[in-house]
Amino acid sequence: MPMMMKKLILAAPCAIAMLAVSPSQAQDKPVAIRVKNLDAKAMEFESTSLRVEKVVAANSEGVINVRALKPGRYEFYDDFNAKARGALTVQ
Ligand SMILES: [Cu+2]
Repeated sequence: MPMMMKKLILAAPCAIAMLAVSPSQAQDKPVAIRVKNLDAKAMEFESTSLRVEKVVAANSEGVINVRALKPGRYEFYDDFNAKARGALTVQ
């Protein structure tokens, strides 16, 4: 992982995920999204626009690397629980 890579923290409890992000950074460089699954069952972080899909075990976390992103809104969801969704906004 390059040093330049910006780390994003993503908390995804059952309902809605929150991103603590410096959105402007995502434009210039690849980003690593850290997904914390606080639930007692596995989740799958998935996003068509981000082109990612990753299973995160119960009470565990995973890191998802994405390319530098153009400004816009990138929706994501838990493929195992359609109600859990959120979006990353890149400005
Ligand atoms: Cu999937």
